[in-house]
Amino acid sequence: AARAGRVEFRNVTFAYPGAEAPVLSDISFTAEPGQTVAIIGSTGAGKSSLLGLLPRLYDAASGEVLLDGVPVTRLDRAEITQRVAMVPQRPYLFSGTIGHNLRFGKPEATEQELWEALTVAQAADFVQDKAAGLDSRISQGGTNVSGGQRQRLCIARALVTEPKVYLFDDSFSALDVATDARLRRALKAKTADATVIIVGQRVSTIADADQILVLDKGRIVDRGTHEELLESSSTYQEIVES
Ligand code: M5T
Repeated sequence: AARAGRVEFRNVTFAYPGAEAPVLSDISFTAEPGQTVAIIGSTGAGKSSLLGLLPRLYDAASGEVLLDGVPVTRLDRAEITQRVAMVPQRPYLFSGTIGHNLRFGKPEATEQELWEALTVAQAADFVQDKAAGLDSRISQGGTNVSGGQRQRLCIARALVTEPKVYLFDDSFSALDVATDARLRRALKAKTADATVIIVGQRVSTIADADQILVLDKGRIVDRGTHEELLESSSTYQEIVES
C-alpha cells in the first residue's frame, strides 16, 4: 500500500481569535511518513497551538497546513480524524470502562487489538492487574488512574485507530525515564511507516528524532538533529542544560 501521512506547514501564521499578536509566525517544515519530528521550546512558545492546526482545532490565518499535499481546510473532519490521531497535553478519559475508552475512535476494535495497543503503550500490565481488566471502570475525567496511567491509556487509544499521523503533545512527561524509553522503542517498531510529531520537554524524549524544531515566541529559531543542534543552537543548548 502507498505510504501516506505527509505533513507540510508552509509559511503558517496563526493568532487566537480576538488576540492581536500571532502565536505562530512563518512556520515551515515537512514531516515525512516514517519520520519523527520533535518540537521543543519554552513554555508558551506555541508548541500545542502548532499541533492543533493539523486536526483543525483552529485554522491558520495565512499560509497552509497540508496533509498528503491537500490543505486541511479542504478536507472534512472525518477524513482528518481517520488519518491523524492527537494525544493532547491533558488527555481525557470519560466515565465508562477501559475498553469503552480505548474503543472511542474505533468501536469495532477487537480485544486483541486493544491488548496490542496497551502492550505498545506500556499499559498492559497495569490493566491486567485490575480484577476486571478491560471492563474496569474509569471515573469521569479518569480521576481513579494516575497521570502516567492516563497518558498511557490515551496513547493506546490513539494506537487503536492506526492513524497515518500521530501527534503527541507532551505525552510522555508523566512517565519515568525508563518507561518513556521503552514506550518510544515499542512505538517506533509499531508505527514505523507513520508520521510522528512529538512535543517534548525532556531531551531524552526527543534526542532520536529525525528533525528537531526549536520554537521560540512562535517562530522556528533553529532546526536539525540533536547532534547538529548541540553544535549550532544556543537556544537548544540552554534547553538541554536546564
Ligand atoms: C502559546 C496562547 C497561550 C500562549 C500562546 C492553547 C492556547 C494557547 N493560547 C491561547 O491564547 N489560547 C489557547 O487555547 O498561545 O501557547 P501554547 O501553544 O500552549 O504554547 P506551548 O505548547 O509551547 O506551551 P507549554 O506551556 O504547553 O509548553 O501565550 O496563552
